Amino acid sequence: MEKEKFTIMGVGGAGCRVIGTLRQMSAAEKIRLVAADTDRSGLESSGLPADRCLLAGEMWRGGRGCGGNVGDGQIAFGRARTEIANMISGSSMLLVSAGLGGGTASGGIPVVLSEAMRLHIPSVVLVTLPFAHEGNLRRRQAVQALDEDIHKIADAVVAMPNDLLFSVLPSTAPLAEAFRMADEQVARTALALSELLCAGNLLNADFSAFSALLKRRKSRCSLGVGVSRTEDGARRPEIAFEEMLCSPLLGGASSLTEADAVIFSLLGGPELAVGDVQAVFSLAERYTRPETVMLTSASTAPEWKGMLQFSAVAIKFDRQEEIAVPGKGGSGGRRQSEQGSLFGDGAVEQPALPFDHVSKGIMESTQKVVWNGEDLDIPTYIRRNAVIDNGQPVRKK
Ligand SMILES: Nc1nc2c(ncn2[C@@H]2O[C@H](COP(=O)(O)OP(=O)(O)OP(=O)(O)O)[C@@H](O)[C@H]2O)c(=O)[nH]1
Ligand SMILES: [Mg+2]
Repeated sequence: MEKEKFTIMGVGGAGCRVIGTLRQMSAAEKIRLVAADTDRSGLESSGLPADRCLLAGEMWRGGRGCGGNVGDGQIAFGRARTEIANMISGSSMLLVSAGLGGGTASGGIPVVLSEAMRLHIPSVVLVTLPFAHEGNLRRRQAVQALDEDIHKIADAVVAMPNDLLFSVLPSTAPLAEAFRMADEQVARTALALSELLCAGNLLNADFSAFSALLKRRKSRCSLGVGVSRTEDGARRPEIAFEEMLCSPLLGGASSLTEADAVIFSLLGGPELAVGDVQAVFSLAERYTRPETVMLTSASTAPEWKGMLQFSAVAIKFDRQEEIAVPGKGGSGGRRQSEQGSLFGDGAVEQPALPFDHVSKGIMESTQKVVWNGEDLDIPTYIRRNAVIDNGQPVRKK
C-alpha cells in the first residue's frame, strides 16, 4: 500500500487538533490528512487547506459545532455523505481519529465509516474516551457511539480512556496540558499504525490479524510511544523503549505485562540496524507474557532519518466477549455458548448464524428514535446482543 493512499481523517474538535499535531511531524508528510467538523474553528486548528476540510451542516449549524448533541452530529454528517465519500475515495485505508463524548465525532464517525464500507475502504478508528470529570453524559455518549455503531462498522478500534493521562500527570496539571499530551500521543500512534499497515515495510502486520485483535467489542486499549534520536547514541533502542513505558496513555508497565495482545511497531531512518531491532523487541518480550499475542512491525523511511520511534498498543480482552473472526464484513461473531448447561454438562457449543450489523439503511441519516436509552431503529436482536443460532446445538467431542 502506498503511503499517499493512507488517509487519516480527524473528526470533531479533538480529531482536528490531532491532525494539526500530525501536520507538524515531517514523518506524516506522505500521508493524506483530511478533517471534518461542524465547527469552523475546529477545522482552523487542523491547519489544512480548505480543499482538505469539510464543514458539515454549515447552513444549519452555522459553523458553530454541535454543542454536545450527538443527533445533530449524525444529521450534519448524514447530509454530507457525498462530500465525505469524495474526501476518502481512492484511499487504500482510512484511519479516523477523534475524541468521543461530544456531538460531532460521536454522531459523525459512524456515517464516515459507513461511507468507507460502501467504498470498500478498510477502516481503523483511534479515539479517546472522556475524562471522568467531564461527567456521565459525555461518558455515556462516548460508550454508546462505540458500542452501538463504531465497533459494528469499523474493521479495528483503538479506544483509550483519557484518564490514563493522570497516571503520569499530577491532578493539578492544567487541562490544556493534558489535552496537548493526548494530542501528541494519539498523533504518534496514528503515525505508527499507518506505518504498521503500509506494505513494503521490513516486518508488516497482516491486516486481518490486526483487525481480529481490534474488532472485539469489549477490549480495553492503552498505548505508549517513545522516541529517541541519534544523539542518544548506542542506547537509542533502550531510550525509546523506556520512554514508551512511561508514556502517558499507557497506564504503566503493568498494561503490557497484563495485556492479552500487544501490537508493537518500530520506526526508524535508513540507518536503523538489525541490532536496534533485536534490542528493542527483546526488551518488549521481557515485558509480555509468553501467552500474549504479539503483532510486530519494523519499518524504515528516509523521513525518519536520525529518529527511532517505538510504540505499543496494549489490548486486554473482556472474557465474556465473542471470538472475533478476521476480515471485513466479519462473517459474524461466534460466541461460546453461555447456555451450554441447558443441554447438560456444559459440553455444548452453540453455533451462531453470521449476522452482522451493516447499516441502518435510510434510517442512518435520520434523527434517532430513542426509548429508554435504546435506538429503536436498530433491530432488537442487535440491541440486545442476541446470538441467533441455527437451532442445532453441537455437542463437543
Ligand atoms: N486530545 C484532545 N481531546 C480533547 C480536546 N478537547 C476535547 N477533547 C476530548 O474530546 C471529547 C470530545 O470533544 P470535542 O472533540 O470538542 O467534541 P466534538 O466531536 O467536536 O463535538 P461538539 O463539540 O459537540 O460538536 C471531549 O469530551 C474530551 O474528552 C483536545 O484539545 N485534545
Ligand atoms: Mg467541537
